[in-house]
Amino acid sequence: MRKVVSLFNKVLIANRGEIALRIIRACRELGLTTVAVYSEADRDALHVRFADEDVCIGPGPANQSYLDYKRIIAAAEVTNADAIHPGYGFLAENADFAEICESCGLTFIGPTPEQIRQLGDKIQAKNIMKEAGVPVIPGSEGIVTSFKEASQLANEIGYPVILKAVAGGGGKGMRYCRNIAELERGFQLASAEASNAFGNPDLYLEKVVLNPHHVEIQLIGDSAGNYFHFGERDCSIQRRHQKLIEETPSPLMTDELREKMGKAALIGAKKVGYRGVGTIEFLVDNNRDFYFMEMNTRIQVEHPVTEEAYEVDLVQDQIRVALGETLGYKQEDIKLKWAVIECRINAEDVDHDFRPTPGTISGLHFPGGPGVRVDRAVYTSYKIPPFYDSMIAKLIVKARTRKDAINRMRRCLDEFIVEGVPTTIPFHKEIFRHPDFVAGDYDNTFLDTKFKANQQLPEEERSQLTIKRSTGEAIEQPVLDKLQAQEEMKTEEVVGDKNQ
Ligand code: MV4
Repeated sequence: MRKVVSLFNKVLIANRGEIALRIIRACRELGLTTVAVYSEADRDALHVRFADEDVCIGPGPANQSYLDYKRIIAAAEVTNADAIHPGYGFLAENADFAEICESCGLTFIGPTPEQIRQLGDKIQAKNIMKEAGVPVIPGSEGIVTSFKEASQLANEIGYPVILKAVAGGGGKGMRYCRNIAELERGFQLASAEASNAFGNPDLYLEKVVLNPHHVEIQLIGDSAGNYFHFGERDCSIQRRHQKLIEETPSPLMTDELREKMGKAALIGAKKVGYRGVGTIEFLVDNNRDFYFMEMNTRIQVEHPVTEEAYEVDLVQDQIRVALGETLGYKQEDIKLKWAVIECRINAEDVDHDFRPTPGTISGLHFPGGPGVRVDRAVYTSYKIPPFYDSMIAKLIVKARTRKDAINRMRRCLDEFIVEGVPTTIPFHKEIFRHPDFVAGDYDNTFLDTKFKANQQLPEEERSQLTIKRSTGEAIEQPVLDKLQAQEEMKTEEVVGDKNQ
């Protein structure tokens, strides 16, 4: 029999938690052998149990284990792995790491080091997109080198403007400026902040997009130059730049806009000859005008939203592309099939500024039933280590309509039991009762404005929604209260009758 030569047969997963499990599952179905790496804090982790082989790579702190590329490359060599999947976070968008993998003869499952580097530089990424004809936010061509230069530009494009750190991300080193005085002060503060946080004081300037939606397009490219997109995810529900809820379709989306944004995303990806799964983040304003913000060159936390909505396996496709396979999609056959919503469940104390709450999960029950997916790597008696992020599960539900998906999410949040550590589940329950969220009337300011204001009211004055049992139709709490009051009056009448 002819021996089938494959670019790789054994994949080392340079990650932990639910995404490590997700990748192991994809590898298994593709007939690939898996190697888990783990820190001393992760000895009892599920990714270690489910991988074919495993290697301990160091102590709990990530910089001595999951971020230490020397230990990871050594683990690959010891086990004869011939590919590395980085997952998300850790080394996933580290161009140097991707380069080191390639120079050690290991396939890095992701785009080329060059692509990671280009798109990781925010100004370069913006310039590439602009050249390709993708709309970008008006602002400086490159870095702004002085307050004077910034203020001249701000006068041209109009206030408010935003200063962003070239090396930044996650909102760090970002500053809103409503006038020249704020710009002068902002320039100094942002520059100092960027210098401290990233060792690079460089800033660029943009016009502020007011009340935007964060809408991102999922795409994939293969090495034969085929590109496809899988619509959008709306990730506008964020707290301090941490996403809490993601959904598709976006409440603001139209079929026409999806096609336009999808096309723009693919034009951008083609421009760099992108290979693998990627996401282009856009800001979308009230007029449904959209602007490129940045491109993520990794599989993202929220990828299951797209997998469920479009009935695809993005992690398998990502690995297939790395194996050199050609994608068999036709864009016109990639159809949105479900309304999908994801909640990120974190072990955090909502009442204490969302402080992470590592500790032992003493009791655990996951929601189930039709249309429910829970991606997680925690189990009963699992000890959440203090070294990593606090996300313990992703709850993903799908239904035919957004209304039904919201109804299903509420049912699942009620069913989801975590004992031993506080989680963000109660916070999610509140969001799914907020009339504006339920109406799809939200943007990236929702949590800090409308939601916060509502939560600060006394319990009985809060505007909250409940879902009517028979139809799933959303009706307002005050209406329910009236009905309830009428019921109580009836009862009193009856009671009164009896007593007379
Ligand atoms: C913006 C913006 C408005 N206008 N840029 C936040 C993180 C970083 N990736 C960019 N961010 C923003 N950039 C311009 N020109 C508003 C934000 C922003 C934001 C964007 C998406 C989702 C949530 C957000 C929360 C605060 C600020």
